[in-house]
Amino acid sequence: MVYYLKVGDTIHKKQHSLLNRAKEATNMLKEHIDKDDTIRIISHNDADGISAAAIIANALNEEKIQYHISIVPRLTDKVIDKLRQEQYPLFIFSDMGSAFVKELNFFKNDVIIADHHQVDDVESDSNLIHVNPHLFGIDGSKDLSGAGSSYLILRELDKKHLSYFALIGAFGDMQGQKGFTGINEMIVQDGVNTGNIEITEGLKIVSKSSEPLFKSLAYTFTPPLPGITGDLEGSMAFLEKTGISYGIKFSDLALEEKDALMERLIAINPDIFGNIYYIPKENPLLRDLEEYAYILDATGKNKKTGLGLSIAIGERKKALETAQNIQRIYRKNIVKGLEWIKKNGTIELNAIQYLYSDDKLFKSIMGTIISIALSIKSIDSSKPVFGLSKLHKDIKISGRTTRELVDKGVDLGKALHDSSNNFGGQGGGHDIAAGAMVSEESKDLFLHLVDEIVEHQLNSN
Ligand SMILES: [Mn+2]
Repeated sequence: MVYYLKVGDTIHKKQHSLLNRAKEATNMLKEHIDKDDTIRIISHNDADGISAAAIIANALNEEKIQYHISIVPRLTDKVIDKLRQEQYPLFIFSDMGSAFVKELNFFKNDVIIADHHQVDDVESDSNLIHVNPHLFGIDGSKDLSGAGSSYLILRELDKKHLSYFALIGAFGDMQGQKGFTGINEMIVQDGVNTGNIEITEGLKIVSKSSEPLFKSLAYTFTPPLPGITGDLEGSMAFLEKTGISYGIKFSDLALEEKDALMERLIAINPDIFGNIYYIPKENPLLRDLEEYAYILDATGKNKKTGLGLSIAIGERKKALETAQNIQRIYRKNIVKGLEWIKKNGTIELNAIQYLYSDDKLFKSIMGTIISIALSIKSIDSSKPVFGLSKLHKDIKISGRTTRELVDKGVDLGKALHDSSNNFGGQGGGHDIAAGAMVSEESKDLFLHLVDEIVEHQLNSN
C-alpha cells in the first residue's frame, strides 16, 4: 500500500525521531545522575553556547550533581586530545561536537553531543549519543539552537521550566527574531505552559529602561533600522525630526510619544513591532529573552564567559553590573566596526566578497558586524560576505549570507568546511553563517577556493 504523508505529518515525524534520540541521551544522563557522577560539560563561547551550558548546569544544580564546565571558542583536535585524558564518566558537548563524531568515538567513557551545526556522515559508537536536528532532516540553522538541543536531552527530567534558555540560545543564533518555527515553537509552548515565558506585542528596541532613547535605537541591531542602527548621529537626527527628546529613556516617554515613535519606526521597518518574549519573574535587564541573549553574547565576545555563565545560573547585582559595562563597550566597538565597513567596503571576487582587518578590536566581532552591515545594506547582499581577521599566525574567517542565496544553493558551512580542510585548517557551521581558521600564508589561495566552491554551489542548483 502506498500512502502519502502531508507536509505537517512529515515534520511531525521528523520531530518525533529527534525527540526519540534526545530520549536516549536523557536515559544515559539519568544513569549518571543516579550514580551521583561528576559530569564534564564543554560548550561554545557565544550566547547560544553559554545558554546551552546554563541549561545543563541549572538542571544539574537542581539534581545536586557536580559538574565541570569549559567554554571554548572552538573545538580542535588539541582540545579533544586533552579532554580524552580526563577521567569523567560522562562528557556532554553542547552547541558543538557534531563535526567531531569520529574523534569522540575514541572516548572510552560516555559522550553526549547536543548540537545543531552541520553534521558529518559518521556513525556514532554505542557509548556516544548524538542529538542534532540535521540528523533527522530538521534545519538546525532555523528551527533549533544548540541550547535547544541541550534542552531536549533534559526536558523529560521534569525540566520544562528551563525551556527559556533554549530560546535565549535561539535568539543568540538569530533564530527567533521573526518568530519561532518548528521545534522551537514546541519549546515556546513548554515555557508558556510552565509559566516561565510570557509573550506580548511591542517595539523590539533594546535597553528601554537603561539607556537614553538615541542609544536604544542605535544599538538595536535586529531588526535593522537603516540610517539608525549602528549610527548614533543618525539616531539623534531621526529623533529630532520626530520631535522627541533623544536623551530621555523609552520607558519615560509619554504614551502619545511612544505611539508617534512607533509609527515612524514601523515606516522604516515593520519588523520593529512584534512579539516580545519575556520571563516575568526576571530582573528588568534580563527580562526580555532577546536582551538576555545580547548580554550573554557581549560577555562571550569579550572573553568573560565565566561571567555570562554565572549570570545564567543565577548570579545578579555585581555580576549584572559588570556585564552591563562590558556590553556598553561592546556596543561601541560594533559601531566602530560598522563605520570601518562603511568607509572601506568589501573586495569582490566572482561569487563572493570579503574584507580583512588585522585590528585586534575587530577580531571577535567580525561575524557580528558583517551580519549587521548586510542587514542595514551597508554591504551589498548579492554575494556572500567573508570577514577575515588576524589571529596570531592564523586567519579567522566569518562567513555570512542571506536566506535568498541559501535558497539558491549557497551553503557556507560546507564551503568553509571543504576549503579549510584543503589547506589543513578547520571550518564549518550553518548554511547561512559559518566560520573557519586557516594559516596566514594560505589566505589568498583559500579565498579563491571558497570563491570557486560558492560559484559551483550556485551553478549546480
Ligand atoms: Mn549555536
